[in-house]
Amino acid sequence: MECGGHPMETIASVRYGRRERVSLTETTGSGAEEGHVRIVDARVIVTCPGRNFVTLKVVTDDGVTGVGDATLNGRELAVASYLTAHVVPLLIGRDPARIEDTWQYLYRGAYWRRGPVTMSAIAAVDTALWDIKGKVAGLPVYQLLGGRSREGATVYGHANAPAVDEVLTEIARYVALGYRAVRVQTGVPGLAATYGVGGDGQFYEPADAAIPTETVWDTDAYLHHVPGVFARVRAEFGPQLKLLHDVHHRLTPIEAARLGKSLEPYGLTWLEDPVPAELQEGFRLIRQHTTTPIAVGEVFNSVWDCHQLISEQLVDYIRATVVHAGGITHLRRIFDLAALYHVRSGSHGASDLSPVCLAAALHLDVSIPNFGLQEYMRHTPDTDAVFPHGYRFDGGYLLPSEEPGLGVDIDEDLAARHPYRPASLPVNRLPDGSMHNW
Ligand code: CS2
Ligand code: MG
Repeated sequence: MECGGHPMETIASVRYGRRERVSLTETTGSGAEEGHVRIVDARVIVTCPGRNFVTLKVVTDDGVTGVGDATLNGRELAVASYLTAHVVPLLIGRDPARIEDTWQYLYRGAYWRRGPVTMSAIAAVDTALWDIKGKVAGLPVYQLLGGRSREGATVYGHANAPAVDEVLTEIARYVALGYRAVRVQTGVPGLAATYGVGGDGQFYEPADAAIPTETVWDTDAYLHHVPGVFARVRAEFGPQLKLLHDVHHRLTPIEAARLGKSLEPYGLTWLEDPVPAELQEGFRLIRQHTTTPIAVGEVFNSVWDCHQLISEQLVDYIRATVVHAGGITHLRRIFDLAALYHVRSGSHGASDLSPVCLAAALHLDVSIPNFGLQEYMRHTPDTDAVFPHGYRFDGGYLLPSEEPGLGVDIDEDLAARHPYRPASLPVNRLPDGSMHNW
């Protein structure tokens, strides 16, 4: 059976970590004049060194390669299939230097625009083409984005533990490592599990089962508990340390307003994803009642998801990131809009975004004028081995690689040793059994 002119087994084989080349004869090559460099190969690599990742590797006829992250937690194979069946055939024969045209070609040409799967697929191509352009120019990508606006990207780490006393120890560990900003998540008395609290403090992977784990959520217990946590943390660490908290989409606007108000004495740098953000004007209610800064956007896929939030200054940090918001090209557009409205960047950087995404995000972080903070959840040693990279942590900052391109790659042989494992994100229910937001 065929799909888009490609033998179906092509898609099937990608699923199990093996890779398949798309032969040149099936190209729909356009956009490359005679004698111009062309894309001759593009491979979709699915691997699971501790958790699943999807990576696109683009190869030009003069042997230059570029990589792009396409990982969508819990929906990885949807993007891998979209890329293999609907994007890779369109890339072969194209001029890799035409990044903007390729972006528009894949976005407008899809007819069905936006959404996490489409925009993650476009992001992977865009990121890989920026990597190639940097290598061809012999420059790190941040130089192509206007050069450095700062030496490094201030990052925040995840301090999490079931109890407050334990989380104080975790925060102290981050401070000792040189972190200037820490996100604080604890358990909630009476709840068996809650977002952001993993087994060992450092590594936390929520997609822990093929069928979603079901957890129970209680807003009242949470709203009652959180202010006390930050009272303890502020008392222990003083006013300097930047403190963040992720509500993870679980409140209504008025509940979020109440939480924001109750946290004002502790001077948080941001309160993240207080409510689901489909209803952008819902943030007006939060703004009316609290001055606690708001960060939102890790689930956003395009500027349209945050246009009203930014232009009405309903948020203070935009958390969109390279892999889910259409790549470097489109994320820069979002940050440029944000800069007009005093909104800063706060890109998502959880460990389900691969080192390829993190490397790309850092080139934007050090070059844009309105940088705020970069999330930095460390990847496991297995993941770091599959994705060799040149970025490094230094005294609370992440520094991008100085190598030409993005400064990251994928070891395909090592990746092939870690086949895909089905894994879904959890779901949340209220005590009465109603579905809620995880
Ligand atoms: C979280 C993420 O890091 C964060 O801010 O919201 O860990 C998120 O839960 C995962 O990326 C979902 O895959
Ligand atoms: Mg978050």
